[in-house]
Amino acid sequence: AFVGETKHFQDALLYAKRLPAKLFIDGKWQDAVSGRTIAVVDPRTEETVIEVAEGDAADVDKAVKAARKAFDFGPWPRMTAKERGRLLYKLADAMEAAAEELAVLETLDNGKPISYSRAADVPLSIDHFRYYAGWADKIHGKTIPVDGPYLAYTLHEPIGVVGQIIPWNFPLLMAAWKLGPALAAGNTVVLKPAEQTPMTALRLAQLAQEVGIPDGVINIITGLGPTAGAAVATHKGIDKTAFTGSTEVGRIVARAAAEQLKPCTLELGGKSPIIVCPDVDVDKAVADAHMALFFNHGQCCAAGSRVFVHEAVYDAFVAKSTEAAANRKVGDPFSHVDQGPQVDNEQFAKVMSYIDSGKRDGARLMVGGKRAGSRGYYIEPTVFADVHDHMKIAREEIFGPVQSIMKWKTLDEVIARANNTNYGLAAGVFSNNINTVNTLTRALRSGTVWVNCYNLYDGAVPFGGYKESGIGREKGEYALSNYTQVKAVYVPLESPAW
Ligand code: TXE
Repeated sequence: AFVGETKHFQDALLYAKRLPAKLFIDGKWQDAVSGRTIAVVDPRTEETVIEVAEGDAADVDKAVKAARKAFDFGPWPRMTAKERGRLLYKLADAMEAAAEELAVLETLDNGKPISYSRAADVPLSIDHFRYYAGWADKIHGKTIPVDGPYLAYTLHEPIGVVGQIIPWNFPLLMAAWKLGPALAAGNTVVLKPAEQTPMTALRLAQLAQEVGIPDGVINIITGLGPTAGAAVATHKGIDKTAFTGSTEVGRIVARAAAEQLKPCTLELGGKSPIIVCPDVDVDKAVADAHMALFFNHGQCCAAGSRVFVHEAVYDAFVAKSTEAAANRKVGDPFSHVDQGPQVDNEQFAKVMSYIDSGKRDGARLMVGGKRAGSRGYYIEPTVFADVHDHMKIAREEIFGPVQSIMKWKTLDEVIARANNTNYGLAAGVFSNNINTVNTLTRALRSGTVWVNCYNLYDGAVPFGGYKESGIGREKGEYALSNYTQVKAVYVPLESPAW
């Protein structure tokens, strides 16, 4: 049954109203040059909660100048690496002290259950800053033996001013994934949060200032994609761009970077396969595949959105998956639910249109398929069985609570089908046979393979896409190479003259 609104909303509203709803440039909260604002809409009620500044190219230009000044003349890249790390640890501590507020803001902004914000988004974000705080004084080059009397070594230097554009599905965590490695390496940043979910980035900037991260190191420009986002992507004063979002916009950002021959990392969409083999514990595979798709209302780039189930266990798997979806509690994310509203009207409409296309294409609708409640962007947890590879719901990213289940017979066939996509972000393998597992983990063309589990995001482990799911890796040691460049130094080795 649908769960109605709760009173926790009042706390959320208080936190939202006291946010500095302006642009954060050079350590100062400023209105947009244009004076315009954007409404931040509560996805539960479709009503405006607050207005934030609508930055555009003029504001991005100010932010880039501030970040440039902070990089070229400020203390950030010049302080000892240990000191930079210490400030990032302090930021993580400040986030921990504000954890409940951050969780409540995230739920208000995005619509995800408060239990998710508390257990996943906020602690993972804190962890992420701690992880990269630890790296700050461990980023170093090599000494290299060379021919001739020379000492040759490398320095791993920050790139400079970094432009980062992030989406709305994990607003705080995406900010952490982007800022953590960039800051640890000594870069300065202009960050554009998604227009749907600017709140936690604003609070994060405030905390960063409170703990002493110098002015101009982090600049936050709230604004729309085609204006503020495009300005970040194309600004000549930005030395490197990083983007998470749709493949379509990823291409735009990459094109702008290519034009200026500057590095660009992309984390884009997915259509991740899960392969369920006949030898599994069906209940466990059903539970994991359910979570793989329905976590965060299907709004995960790595969502397990194509579930290939072996024919021997197919009927049982479909029946149990249907039951799991039917039991999923939908409603106000401030109460005890598994699923809140989709983030906005556009996403709601997009997901509903995919559900219609699944019905039209002849997939078997097992449960769901309709709007839930009468206001807010709620969608019933939906399961389609007998989905075929050519159907739109099997090819395109839905980004909603819609599970597609397909049947397979042979391992070669399922490998080919799983890889038959332009995406390559993640995959799941469910089998208890070591040889099957090893065969599949090697054969699948994706940046992550989860075996008998799904959706693990330890900060130390790299994440990113093969094929059109992206370029480069976030998280872990690997992400540091996105934010450093290598300088080779030769020094003659001569005997002292005296
Ligand atoms: O993404 P956009 P949207 C997928 C998912 C979703 C679809 C559309 O399938 O349904 O994308 O979502 C900024 N220049 N993902 O429209 O537009 C924008 O302001 C520069 C998967 O929200 O890509 C926001 O900050 N920037 C994904 C960010 O890009 C631009 C997460 C992402 O928005 C811009 C989100 C432009 N021209 C959506 N246009 C994932 N990989 O997790 C927009 N932006």
